[in-house]
Amino acid sequence: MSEAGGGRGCGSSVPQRAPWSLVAATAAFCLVSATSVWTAGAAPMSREERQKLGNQVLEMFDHAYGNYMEHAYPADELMPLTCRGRVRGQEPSRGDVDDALGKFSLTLIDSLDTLVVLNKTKEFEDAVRKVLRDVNLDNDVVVSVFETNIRVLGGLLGGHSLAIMLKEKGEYMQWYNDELLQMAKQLGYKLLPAFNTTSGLPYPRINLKFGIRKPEARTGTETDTCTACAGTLILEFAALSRFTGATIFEEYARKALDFLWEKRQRSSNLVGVTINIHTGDWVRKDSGVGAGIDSYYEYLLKAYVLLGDDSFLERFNTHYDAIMRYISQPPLLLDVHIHKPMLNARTWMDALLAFFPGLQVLKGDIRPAIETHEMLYQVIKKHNFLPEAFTTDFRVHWAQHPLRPEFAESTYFLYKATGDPYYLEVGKTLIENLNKYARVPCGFAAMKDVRTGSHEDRMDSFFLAEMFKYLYLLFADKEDIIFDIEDYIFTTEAHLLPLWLSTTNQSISKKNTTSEYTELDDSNFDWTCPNTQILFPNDPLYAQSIREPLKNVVDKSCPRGIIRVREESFRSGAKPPLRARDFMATNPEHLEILKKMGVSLIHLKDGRVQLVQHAIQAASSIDAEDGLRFMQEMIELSSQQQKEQQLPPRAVQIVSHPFFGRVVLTAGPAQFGLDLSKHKETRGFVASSKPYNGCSELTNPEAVMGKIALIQRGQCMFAEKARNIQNAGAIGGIVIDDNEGSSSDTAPLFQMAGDGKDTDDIKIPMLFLFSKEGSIILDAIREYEEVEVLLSDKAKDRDPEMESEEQPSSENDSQDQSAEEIMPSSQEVGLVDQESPEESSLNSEPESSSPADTDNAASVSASEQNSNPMENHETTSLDGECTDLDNQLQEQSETEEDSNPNVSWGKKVQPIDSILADWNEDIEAFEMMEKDEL
Ligand code: DMJ
Repeated sequence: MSEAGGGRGCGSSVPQRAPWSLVAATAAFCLVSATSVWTAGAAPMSREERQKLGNQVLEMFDHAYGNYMEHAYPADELMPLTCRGRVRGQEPSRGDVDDALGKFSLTLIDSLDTLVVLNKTKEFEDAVRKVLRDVNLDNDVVVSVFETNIRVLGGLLGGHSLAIMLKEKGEYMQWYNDELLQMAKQLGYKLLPAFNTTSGLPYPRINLKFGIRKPEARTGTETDTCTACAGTLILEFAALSRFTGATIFEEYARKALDFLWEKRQRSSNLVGVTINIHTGDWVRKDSGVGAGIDSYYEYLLKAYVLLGDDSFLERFNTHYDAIMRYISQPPLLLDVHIHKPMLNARTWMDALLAFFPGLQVLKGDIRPAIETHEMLYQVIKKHNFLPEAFTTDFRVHWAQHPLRPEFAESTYFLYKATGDPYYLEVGKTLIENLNKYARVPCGFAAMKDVRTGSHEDRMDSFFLAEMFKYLYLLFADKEDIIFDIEDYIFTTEAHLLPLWLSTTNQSISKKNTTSEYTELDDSNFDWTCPNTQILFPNDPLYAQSIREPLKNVVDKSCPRGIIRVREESFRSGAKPPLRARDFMATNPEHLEILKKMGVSLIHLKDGRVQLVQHAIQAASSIDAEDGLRFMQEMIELSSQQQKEQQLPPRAVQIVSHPFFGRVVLTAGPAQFGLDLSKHKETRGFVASSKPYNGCSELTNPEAVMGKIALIQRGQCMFAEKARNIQNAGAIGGIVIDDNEGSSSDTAPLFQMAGDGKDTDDIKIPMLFLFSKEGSIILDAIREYEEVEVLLSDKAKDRDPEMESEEQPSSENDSQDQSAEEIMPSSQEVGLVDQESPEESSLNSEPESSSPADTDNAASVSASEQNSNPMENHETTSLDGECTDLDNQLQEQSETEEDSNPNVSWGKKVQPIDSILADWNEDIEAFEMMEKDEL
């Protein structure tokens, strides 16, 4: 705290301009705890209860970290369902997600400073020794520059920061001699070749051993990177430079930021999601505060806090102003186009934007922070976790949840800013949900589907780096932490960097300060934070009064439109453009509008109509633009309907000892048999059928009678298997995939189709498990003989009695009866490698199936009989609070179940005639929008 003096966190130039110094005394520089003034609203939480919750967080961390160290280390990550380490190359590829794994014990490095925050100094000392002894940074692996920077470089620097703090205190780490910093420097130099572009923007990936572009490197041909990927380096790189005196790192990170700033769209002051690293052209021109951009904004503000360079604050404020003008539609944050910022680019939000309220607190804009946070909390209360993406009317868009920490982060910052105990209750709910739904015997498993409660064999390192830190700090008092947290700033991965760096080795910032900012009119910029000492005493219910109107925002939401229509065009009396959902092929007025927009209607032989747009045939460029939007809406509707026609996934929950409901497997549904969404779940012990393929009368009916039969996929139709086990007296069936190594982690949801005949005679529920999930059950049988499961549409709460019996030994369980012991590899399962005759059965599209899955955004087909795709939809009753615009749109389905199975949407496509390069880029942006890697 003392080292940075008064300018700490704001740099020496700041105090002259504004009263930052008042608030800069905290790392979160707009945070002023209002706890003392909180007199009403949520009941205060006693110190005792906060301590209890803090201890619970510690226990949970031990469970996660202990299992990683026991069963996964030195691998990068723990696979908590199969209780082993995830080693890249040894598991089926998960695509870009795996680029974080560099065979450098990622989770250990990412956990280093969490250990100190959680008061586990001894374990920290131990962990540092392990890193120094075991970690190799010179692996022949292609990794993401962004992930390696925030997790590994950040982890090493956070570890170093706290190691020197501890050393100075005189008790621990006395042997430490900057070894982590040396490793960080080594890694920094390994990342530098990525910046070898004319723009100074880094390549997205680098080979740790061979760098870029050498034949052995297998990387360096990429042309694009995401804005956050290029703009989230400055904290770590500047810290590395200032710690070591090697200025090159800070210089490179500044150059990349300068380039992004140069390339901002000048009229909207927004940035796109991806950029060409050579030309600087925006590849994706949609713009939000979530995936692909998020931490770029975060680092501009935090770079100002850490480095005290005004230019970063000016840039941040310019962007923030644009965000609040275009993207913020309280309580929502919706992506728009950078060139047409009044036009929404999406109808859904991603989970990564949950960090934004926390950033708004740092900025000092508390009201919208409270609003968005409350909206997110309502979504969480509905699904237990924040789904990866959810629509503007709060339906699940992408159902997975990899235990992301962003919402906990914002909760922490909001509590610090408001002192409102409501946020402690929010934190308590997060803890309960994690224990109830994500905890498994061997750690915490990501949610595969928040609707079913099924798990994915994945525990990302950020769960340890961030989640436990923010949750622990939320409940901690100053004296619960062995150092002053306010002397540090959190990186985007929640690693701690000391604020005294602002006054160390400043030569770089002096050298590179640009002068262009003088041209900016910053008269509207906030140079001060709102004074919470004034806000709260006047109205102690301030935060509550902001939350109150949003209490039912999710449950009683009015369906929202797909594309925001420019308000000014309404005001000027112009007719609102034709919306896809309103379109009727039999309405002559609509056909006329279509023509004007350059959209032609082709009648197909099978009774469907196909829409094709030729922008060049539009009456004007504005009509062509409307046509493009109309086509995009059609595609989005089509995709939504395709999705709704698919049966949702189901859950197989193992409820017997030692699982007690803690392991939930993602199961594919069947298009026949008992519908688990309409009936009570089916619970029973499992038994393997004989023959195992279930293709003939069972020879062991006594074994499967009254039980749930396990059958192997292949050799006959699914319906035939179902009939055979039903005849033998089984109460349900689980078909296990015969494709060795298949897993719901990597394969799309599989639906079992009937046999083309009447399947009404099949009364029992049938579910499908991929080989990996099936092995978990088969291995459990081997280990425990009696294995009871629950087949349902959504995992049920665990049996509290059994849980409490189990509770004291849960830690031992996870270690003594690890899934590793009970789950041999799939080879041992005895799978038959044979073509499955039912291979033709419907294999549903992946969760993320999207308009982008079609080849072109400009052509869609619809059933002629029902040209208005939504006209059969029930109008759900609304709560009367909808706006006029919302009412116009209320025919859009309100629930996930709403769908129109009669509509048949074709995939026939035809290239759009390009008349304006700008439009083409927009189409590409549309196409790529849903292909986001979160
Ligand atoms: C973390 O790795 C970082 O917070 C990053 O900025 C984006 N999100 C993940 C966790 O969700």
